[in-house]
Amino acid sequence: MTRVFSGIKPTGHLTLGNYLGAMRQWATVDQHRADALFCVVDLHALTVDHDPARVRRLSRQSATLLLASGLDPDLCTLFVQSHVDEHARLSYVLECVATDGEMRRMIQYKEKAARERERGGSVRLSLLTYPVLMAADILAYGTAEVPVGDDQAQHVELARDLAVRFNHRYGQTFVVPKATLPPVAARVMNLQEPTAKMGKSDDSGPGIVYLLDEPDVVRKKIMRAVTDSGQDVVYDRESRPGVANLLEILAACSGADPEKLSGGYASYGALKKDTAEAVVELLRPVQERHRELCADSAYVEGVLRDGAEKARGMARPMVDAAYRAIGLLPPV
Ligand code: AQP
Repeated sequence: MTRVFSGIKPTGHLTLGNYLGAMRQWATVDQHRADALFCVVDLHALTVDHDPARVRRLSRQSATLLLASGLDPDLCTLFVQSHVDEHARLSYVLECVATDGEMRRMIQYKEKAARERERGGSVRLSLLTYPVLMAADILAYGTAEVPVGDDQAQHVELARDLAVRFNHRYGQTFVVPKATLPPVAARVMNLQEPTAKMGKSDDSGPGIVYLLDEPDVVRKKIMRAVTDSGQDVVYDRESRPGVANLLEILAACSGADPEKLSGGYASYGALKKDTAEAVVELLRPVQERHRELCADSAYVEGVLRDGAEKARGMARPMVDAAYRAIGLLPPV
């Protein structure tokens, strides 16, 4: 069975982008077709200025929302990254295979480092090396496929390069993974700034639909989405990014094609209204299940404990093999 791994960073409240770009695919497709592991990658949340209590809270909330979105512990393995030491163990070894030039070319690094500097902060070394830790997350499990939104495709490409390089230098050890993108909504854009990704740690609240937003808040955000000059509803990402984003969100909710949908609208208002209602309906069951799970924290804890134990058992042999291959003396 194909081994699939993917993760989510507890750097903010999860968004519609996380859901449409990743979580929904994990729950409806990946866990049914593959031997799938999903992880709250909390170590990655330490790469930018963070509040420890908030990271802990968001880690628990992210795990709960993953279950609320339909991940089933009988079908997949759900765990928290820092509960499995093998990720950090392997990351160091992969740092000895990666180059600093490769790290500095990563688009997310450039964007996030620039943002930290604009805020007057310093850039943590871990922000630079974050893609190596992500490669370790993937390679530790012999992962063949990594379902992600397209903002993460470059990082998966790096994991491929490191696997190939390691295997070439030190002998066949890692499976070479590839990214798989969802058919629609691979990149949901910010409603207020439709040329930028809807990112959970961005400051622009009104441009981001959070999974736990109340229905009226969702409606308000979508009705106030920035649209483009012009009146007619056409699907063109380049010249009409605001309208294209709404059409793609509606298409992702309804299973329709964004181009075809555009023909059915004479005004932006009607498109916004339908999109808002579609998103409210999409989120309703997730929010209901989330409420139920919040009342049963012992269940969520049990899932994470069992998940970590299972994940450890899978990762340890692979990481031990990598340690031996690269020249480290096995413990006696
Ligand atoms: N806007 C998006 N559209 C489609 N997919 C998205 N993903 C994130 N934002 C969008 C996908 O969600 C998964 C988990 O993302 P992550 O937690 O690893 O963080 P990220 O990719 O860096 O996304 P965020 O939400 O923007 O976090 P911050 O703001 O902290 O950087 C991934 O599969 C991602 O592709």
